[in-house]
Amino acid sequence: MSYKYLYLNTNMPEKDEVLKRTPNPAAKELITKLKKEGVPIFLDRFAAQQPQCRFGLQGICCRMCQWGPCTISRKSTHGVCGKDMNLIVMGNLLRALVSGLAAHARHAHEIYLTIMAVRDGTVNIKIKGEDRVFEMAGRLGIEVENRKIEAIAGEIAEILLEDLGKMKKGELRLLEAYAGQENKDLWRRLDILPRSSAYEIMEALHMTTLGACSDWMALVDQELRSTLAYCYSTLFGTSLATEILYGIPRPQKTVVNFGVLKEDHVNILLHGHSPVMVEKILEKIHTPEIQSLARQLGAEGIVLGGMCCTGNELLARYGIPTVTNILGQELAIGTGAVDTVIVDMQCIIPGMKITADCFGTEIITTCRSNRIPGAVHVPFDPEDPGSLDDNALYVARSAVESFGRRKRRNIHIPDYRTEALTGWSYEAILEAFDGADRLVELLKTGKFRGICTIVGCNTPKVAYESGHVTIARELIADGILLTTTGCCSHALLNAGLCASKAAEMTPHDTRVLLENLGIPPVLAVGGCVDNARSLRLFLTLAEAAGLKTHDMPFMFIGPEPGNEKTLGQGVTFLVHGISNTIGFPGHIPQPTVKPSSDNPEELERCSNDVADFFSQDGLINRFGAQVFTEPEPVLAAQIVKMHLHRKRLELRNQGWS
Ligand code: MSK
Repeated sequence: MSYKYLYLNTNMPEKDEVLKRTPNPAAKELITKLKKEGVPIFLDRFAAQQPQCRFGLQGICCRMCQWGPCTISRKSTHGVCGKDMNLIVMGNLLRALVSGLAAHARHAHEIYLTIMAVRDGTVNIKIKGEDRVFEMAGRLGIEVENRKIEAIAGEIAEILLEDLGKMKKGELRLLEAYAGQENKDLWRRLDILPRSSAYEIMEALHMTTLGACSDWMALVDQELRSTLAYCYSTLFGTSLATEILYGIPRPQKTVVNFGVLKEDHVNILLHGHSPVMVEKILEKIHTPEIQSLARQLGAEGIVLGGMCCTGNELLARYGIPTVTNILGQELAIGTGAVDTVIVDMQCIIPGMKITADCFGTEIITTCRSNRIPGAVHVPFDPEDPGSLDDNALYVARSAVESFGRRKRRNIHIPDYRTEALTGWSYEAILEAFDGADRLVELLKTGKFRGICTIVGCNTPKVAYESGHVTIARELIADGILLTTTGCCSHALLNAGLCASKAAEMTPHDTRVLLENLGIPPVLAVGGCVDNARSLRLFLTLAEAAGLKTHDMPFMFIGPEPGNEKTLGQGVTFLVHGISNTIGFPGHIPQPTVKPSSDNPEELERCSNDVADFFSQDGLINRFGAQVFTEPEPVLAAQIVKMHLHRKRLELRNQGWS
């Protein structure tokens, strides 16, 4: 059975429907197990929320002051203050985007300060990404002769921190260093160049407060400006700075999925986004002291498994298996085999602790911003990092000691493990294809019909992982190369699409090519901030082809938006000329509703000015890109294929097949 949302042209699945439609058999087993055991999970809470508020779902509810909440309908076309639908929809979108920006900015802040602590010698971390340090120093005009690597890295981090927090006029140094000249000129003409992440967040919140900005188009400009801060100050900044600390990932084989857990081992899950504390904990877990502690407690060894984007980081760098994504966190604990979950920041849902309490799983929090009542809290603070080694050792020991307290009833680990080839950094992708020119040639001759990035969270509004996997299967079957990040990548990894063997799902010529090169058709590039890697790839390929990005057969696909961070991801690609196909539902504009002319009490599905701006001329005129919205995955894949086909037709007179 499904919950019907006709005015949004979709149905949302209830639990039995999820069990029928999820492509993930391990998740199916675990949902069934937890149902039998009476353990509540997200699907039960989702059911209890039905029907969800139609105003909220359509972005036409305003809660930006205490005169409200105000909603838009035939009888109330304006909020109490006089705001109309456009102002409310756009204000909600802007606030959502800068919330996502704030999350990435907090992550970035931790990484930048950690690099400074390395420079100052207050933290015991060895810089592994020397290549990245020199590359960034070159672009930022930093002197490298006769300087220690830590000093150069520290100077880079100072610049990144300024991009993050500068309040005075001046452009982002990283944008200056990494964006193409044509884009920079365009953004300057449009007056959307940002000062810093912090400034744009402040300005966005200010503009949307009661009695501030009444011009929805000015809010659109602030959305675009905040997006450029999001892209360069937090996506590029964090991804590159993490590579400074821990190195640039290289391809490596691994095995993923729920079945990597082992009943007779200590099972530790690593969850969140920032890898700093976790990297140190890994060091400690590999020491003879902690390994022998595990054996003393009767375990055969220690299994480490990744969740969400900390999982993606560790998968990319070390091949540490990922287990699951944001909506699978309760399911992983529901195996009954997880001893400890070590979490840092973001996407750690409160429901996880409810499940953890049912199974006696220990939760250890390591970030001051992400507290959980009842969890052990051992925070990392890059401005007071002296105790990092001691704290990491304490966490490693506690995580292993939980094995001794594990409740041994009701353990069930679904027997599903999936091979994968991961670690696809920007450099690794270009190397694998023998450079940008060669990859452009493969696009031109049609060996690849296009390249898309498919990313984002899961949502309970779609049967678990079905949106991602269905679209990806459809696209690779059409010869389209995919990159993926975030929770979407977990779904595609678990479905086997990131394994070299998946080349057999592609058309003959593409298959021969991929098999010869040993490359899978879906490249898992990393966590949310590593969308910078995919974007950089797109920009490099367009430059190598001598074309504008919006002329290339590229697309951004976000089938299951969840976290507010995903909004900025989509708009990031839009401002670079790359169209979006997004699923349902999310804060990205989609056709909304207006009062029906036949019945003033009814709202009818149609479009509004904000949705029109994003899906039609507004964005096309500025960036040559637009947003398509389609909740049904097979139809969404058709939209992507048509878009890429249209781009290729337009390139025929330039020798494209
Ligand atoms: S973890 S932001 S649920 S992708 Fe980056 Fe997944 Fe979305 Fe969090």
